[in-house]
Amino acid sequence: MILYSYARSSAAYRVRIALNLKGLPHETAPIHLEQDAHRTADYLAVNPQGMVPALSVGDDLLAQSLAIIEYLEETHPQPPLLPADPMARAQVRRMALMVAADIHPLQSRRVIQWITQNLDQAAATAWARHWIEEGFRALECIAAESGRFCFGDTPTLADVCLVPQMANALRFKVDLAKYPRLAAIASHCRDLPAFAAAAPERQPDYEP
Ligand SMILES: N[C@@H](CCC(=O)N[C@@H](CS)C(=O)NCC(=O)O)C(=O)O
Repeated sequence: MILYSYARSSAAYRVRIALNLKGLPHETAPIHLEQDAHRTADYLAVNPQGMVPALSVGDDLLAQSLAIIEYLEETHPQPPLLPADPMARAQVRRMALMVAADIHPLQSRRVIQWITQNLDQAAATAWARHWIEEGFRALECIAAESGRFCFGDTPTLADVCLVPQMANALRFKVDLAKYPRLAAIASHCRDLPAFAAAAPERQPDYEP
């Protein structure tokens, strides 16, 4: 498998964590977003959406981080990233989607870039911070109190989405003291090897 990735991309970070948790060997093809590598004809032939992540599996190409992770879950069920019980699965997906569908798209790189270019930098930062805080406020209410994982006793899709979103929150200087459960869960997860190895600063294309 080849993962088209960018060190700072939180959506790619999700897939890196999932690949690591499942112990799946893969190559990484860095796509430098700051150099517009995602807009080249070569990359648009890979993913017409011009986004990372994308995962090439044999002759097939997958994109959209949650679709990729669900594919990995179905083809490599161990260790599971979704609980067996249907209600528990739905609760985990609920938390994952709160991040992937309701927070991240509003503060994604292209949105922030557009606001910065068409309005101003301060407005872009305030916008990103607002939507992260709004989403984290709700997620803090439903994440488990244990301080270990968002749900249950093992990492799930919810943690796979939370940890990269926490990295974005730090980048936008969100006050994480307001979200003690989320901060504790992210800190616990970041100490696990699969999460640690997926961190932006551990990627070959990382630039401080
Ligand atoms: N919903 C997509 C979001 C992917 C996404 O937003 N990727 C960003 C990086 S995190 C990207 O490639 N942005 C391209 C750009 O900024 O133009 C997913 O989950 O894979």
